[in-house]
Amino acid sequence: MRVYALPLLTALMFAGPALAADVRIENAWARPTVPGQQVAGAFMDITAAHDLELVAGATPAAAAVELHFMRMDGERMEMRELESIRLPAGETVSLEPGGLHAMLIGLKAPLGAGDSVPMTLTVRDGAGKRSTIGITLTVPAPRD
Ligand SMILES: [Cu+2]
Repeated sequence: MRVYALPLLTALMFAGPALAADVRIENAWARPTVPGQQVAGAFMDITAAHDLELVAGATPAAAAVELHFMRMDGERMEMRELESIRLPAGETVSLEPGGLHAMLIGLKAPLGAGDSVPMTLTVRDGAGKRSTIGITLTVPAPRD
């Protein structure tokens, strides 16, 4: 099946630019905010074709983006910042309320239902090569 070998080889040779193409982002959304709220969680399903790490995010809508993990410890909510989020090959990693998420910090304007928020994600492969992926967060009507 030599016909399939060439595209694969090409993909390996151009691993840099191909990094971003090897990441599938689905269901990307951010939580709408109430007046005065400076932060908002952003959520999505990420599937990488090979082992990568999500190491950073950025958006013109906020001063900074942090990668967070939260969980409930009884009544107490525990949230901490992560340096990276592992994206094992072929596994869908869900950033979702109550778990892993990206946190938009220092919002420049409230996020309202129907807004579209551009965002970039930076991934890093095992060799340290970084690649940036552009996505759009939709903002749905408020939900729990
Ligand atoms: Cu958070």
